Amino acid sequence: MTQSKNEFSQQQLLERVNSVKIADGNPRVRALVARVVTDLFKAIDDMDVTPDEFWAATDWLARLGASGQVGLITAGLGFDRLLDIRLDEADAKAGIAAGTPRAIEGPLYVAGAPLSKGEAVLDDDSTLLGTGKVLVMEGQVLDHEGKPVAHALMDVWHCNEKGGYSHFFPGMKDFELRRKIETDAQGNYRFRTTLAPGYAIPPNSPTSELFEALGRHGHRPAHIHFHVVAEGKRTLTTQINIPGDTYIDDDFAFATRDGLVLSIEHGVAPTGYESLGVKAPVERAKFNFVMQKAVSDSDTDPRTRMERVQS
Ligand code: MBD
Ligand code: FE
Repeated sequence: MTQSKNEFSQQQLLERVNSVKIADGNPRVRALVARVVTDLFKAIDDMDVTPDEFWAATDWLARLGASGQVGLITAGLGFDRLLDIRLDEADAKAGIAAGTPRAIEGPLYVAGAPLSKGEAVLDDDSTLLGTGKVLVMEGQVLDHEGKPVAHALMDVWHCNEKGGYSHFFPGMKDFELRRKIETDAQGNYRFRTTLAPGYAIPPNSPTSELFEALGRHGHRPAHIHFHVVAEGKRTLTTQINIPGDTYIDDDFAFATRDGLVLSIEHGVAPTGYESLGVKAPVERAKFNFVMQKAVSDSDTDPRTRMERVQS
């Protein structure tokens, strides 16, 4: 009996999918796709996935892509933190685990925030100004030996009282609650802003649909994002958390880290903060960022995660 070239068992189909080619292509992509397809074929068979389930999943993926929420799903399913854990493990192995812990960048960074020297007011154009407490955060950017890093460039971004990030949330101004601050000659930075609440995934969206089906919430505790760049230093992407948030140990994105929860002083006199437009007592947090020495060219790459891959 001759064997048909066009009738396949599952295994024969898989081998064909993973081997068919007309050119070399990209070996890394070939290997990764082969692995993922193999794992998915196996999952479909093991879990007895029905055609309706399969096509519902592809419909969901298409809607997810169209909604711009892929970065919420990667965070919520733990992939962003996984990548950080793997980098931490590599650091530990190389004996360079020190300094401010890294924390996930998240999907809501926007390039091009207004640059200022030494200090900035993040909430000056907030349409919601006055509804939240005013926070002054200040400190130094230091190197791994504790020396100040002058002229480090620090991107800072966070959400407003409604959990909205400018550029993504309707009605907010360009770069609202986003600034780039250059540290002064002593490595100092400071800024004023409205104390951020937490973030929640948008309701009635592909992301909320999945999280409801998983029986999970979509809340992040109050946090502020940082991306710090300095010559010869490893670019630092991190976040700080505001203490006391209900979700501080239950972040849907698994991004809270020890050592990144601020301690906040209440009712600090505004003296000395006049240039930040502070007139009444404020909440104040002091926090130093400690950068690692760069050991590779990739370490000093100033770009954020999507800037690195979108050429
Ligand atoms: C955020 O604000 C965020 O920081 C992450 C990681 C995911 C969703 C929303
Ligand atoms: Fe965030």
